[in-house]
Amino acid sequence: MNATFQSTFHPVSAPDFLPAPQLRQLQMARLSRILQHAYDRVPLFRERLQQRDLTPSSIRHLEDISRLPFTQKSDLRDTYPFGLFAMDIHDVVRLHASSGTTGKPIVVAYSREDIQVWSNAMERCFAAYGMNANDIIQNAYGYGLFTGGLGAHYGGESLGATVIPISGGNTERQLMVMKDFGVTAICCTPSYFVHLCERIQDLNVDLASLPLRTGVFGAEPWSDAMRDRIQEMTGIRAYDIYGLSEIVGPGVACECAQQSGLHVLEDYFYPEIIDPDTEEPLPDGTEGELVLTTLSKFAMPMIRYRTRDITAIIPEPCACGRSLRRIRRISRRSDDMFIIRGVNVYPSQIETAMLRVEGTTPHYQIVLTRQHSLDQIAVQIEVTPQIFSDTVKAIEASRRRIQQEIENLTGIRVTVELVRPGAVPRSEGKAQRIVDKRNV
Ligand code: DLL
Repeated sequence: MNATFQSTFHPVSAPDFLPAPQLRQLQMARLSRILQHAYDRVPLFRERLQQRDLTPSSIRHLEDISRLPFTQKSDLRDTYPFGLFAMDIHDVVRLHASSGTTGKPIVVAYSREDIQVWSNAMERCFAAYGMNANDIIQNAYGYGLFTGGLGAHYGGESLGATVIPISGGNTERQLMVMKDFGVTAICCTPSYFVHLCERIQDLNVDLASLPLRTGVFGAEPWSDAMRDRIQEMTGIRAYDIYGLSEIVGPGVACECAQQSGLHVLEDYFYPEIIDPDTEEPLPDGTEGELVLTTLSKFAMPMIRYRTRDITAIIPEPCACGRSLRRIRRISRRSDDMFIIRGVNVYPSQIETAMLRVEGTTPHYQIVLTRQHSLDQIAVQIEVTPQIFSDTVKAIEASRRRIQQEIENLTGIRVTVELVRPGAVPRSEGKAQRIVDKRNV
């Protein structure tokens, strides 16, 4: 089926506005095709279907997808490196890999068409942020095995914009390029952008005097509170972008000008929300684990991939007019939750609570330790130089307020340590929010 719509108005975004019945039809046609492809070429998938007495033709309606088995990260690990490929390696034009916390990385593959699909998805995300061919994009996502750099790069070129492939790191050079090349949009992790902004302030450069107006931030959870801080501090519009290597990389879902949830590029990626414990599908509006099926990826199709990312499908249509359904911004993963004295806590809750107090910065680290078989949690939070040079009494008052905010939101009492500006280690990519010292 040909999904390219000829429109003189804005061809790149046309699939975003397909009437829902047409979109569902397109998804079903693509689902049938990808299931057959995976069944024919991926032994693990075929065996799992056979065990359930299913064939691709058993799936006649989109809702039937819930009869299919899940795919998990462990499946990629167990079949490392190429076991889930559905194409001969010679037809694969690109490999990326994502390193986990333990052991071997997972490897993902793209055919030539898959790269086109990915570039188109990223291009449509950029267009949804209001970017166009006149933009000059500083692409500070890491280039290499990480999907961020090349994903944004191809999307930017596809849009016709000017892409600067600066990759992550070398903050001084980033700032020079931003100033001298007239950068209008920047792509990087939100934590790295905050770091860049602080360096800009140190150098007494006024960001508002630069043409930068769009930030494309993702690859790690960040809160609305952090968005507000960034927008206030810089005057740019800060947009969320979501994706994961197993599905394609960045470009699975993006915000639009409304900044109210992320539109899933549903013509390419089919979303479901399940209860992570019972594995049953959940209705729209209910929070659960996001499960994604790639509808147009042929080198390595992913059927019902369990992302471990927690979100909900927003039932209401978006004011922007896109028919693509939205998910709430992903604030956490089911596996970055930690349990302290019986209470479930997520780093994002701590971030939201601490940013309610003036003088805090979005640089923080949560340190878990164990004393006499009791878990302890300390949160190290950087404060602004003004707070840090306050009287001991004033610093202590801020510390208590933060502690109280965190207790109000999470229900647990944590030890808050206010640390000097620059004390929390910076990352050029994803920030490390939790340091777990309990097993060492
Ligand atoms: O992080 C791809 C990416 C690159 C996305 C650049 C956006 C921008 P992975 O390294 O495989 O791929 O990590 C994927 O990161 O399952 C989420 O847990 C988390 N993540 C990605 N984007 C967001 C986001 C890339 N916008 C994992 N908000 C995912 C929250 C995010 N978490």
